[in-house]
Amino acid sequence: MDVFSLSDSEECECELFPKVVVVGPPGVGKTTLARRIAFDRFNKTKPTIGVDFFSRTVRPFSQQQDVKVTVQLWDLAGQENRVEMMRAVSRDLCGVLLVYDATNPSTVKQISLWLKVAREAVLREHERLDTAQHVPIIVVANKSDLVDVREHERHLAQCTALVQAHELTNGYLVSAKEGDNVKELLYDLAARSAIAMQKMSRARIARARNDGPNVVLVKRGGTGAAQRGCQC
Ligand SMILES: Nc1nc2c(ncn2[C@@H]2O[C@H](COP(=O)(O)OP(=O)(O)OP(=O)(O)O)[C@@H](O)[C@H]2O)c(=O)[nH]1
Ligand SMILES: [Mg+2]
Repeated sequence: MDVFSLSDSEECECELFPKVVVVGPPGVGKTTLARRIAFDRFNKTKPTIGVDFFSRTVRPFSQQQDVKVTVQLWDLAGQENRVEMMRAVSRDLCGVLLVYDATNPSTVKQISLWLKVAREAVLREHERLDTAQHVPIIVVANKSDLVDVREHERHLAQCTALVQAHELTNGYLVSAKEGDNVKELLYDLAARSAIAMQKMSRARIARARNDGPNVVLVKRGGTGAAQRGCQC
């Protein structure tokens, strides 16, 4: 996917490790999706306790920008206290996957609760750097394999409506079980979260420069006090 580019790629590190949280109500398929992204496999899962961790390396940019992106997926338990869990993992957050079950309308309603805590976490982490607007928040309607093909358009429209209503970055209808649309989601997420990470790193460096001590450089061999051998 070549639609995105990193700025000044020649200066950019050749590997980036953006941190992404995978959140949503219990049983919607977060762990199954994270496993599908990481290993391109379907395995049976148990309800997550606390947090699980997965990663996947891809090259989402053009060949001119041959940058490896290792997406770190932090897969949160849907059952546990979402505010506490989000607080625990929000450090360096560069992306959010908000997952619901396309076959279960009650999980769509719960998405706004998860979105609220996810947005708070992004703001907490990025407010001082003014980089929150670069962090992708992508909504995922999972279990499309259980949806009648004739109903796919309606589910896509629902997902798009969520993106618009909540001003999200993008939305996908996927099947973590069959793998449908997961590659598209992964490349989009990798590119956007890598850009967010690069913006965050640069803003941190710029801040550190601005906040750093004022050092006055004295040129050796110049005129004035230094040349006259001042010992100060
Ligand atoms: N048919 C189908 N089943 C799925 C899909 N994704 C997940 N499942 C099933 O849904 C159930 C819950 O999946 P998990 O991945 O454990 O759900 P979770 O969101 O991680 O749940 P918690 O960890 O409890 O928050 C499991 O039985 C999965 O096999 C999918 O795309 N299609
Ligand atoms: Mg899970």
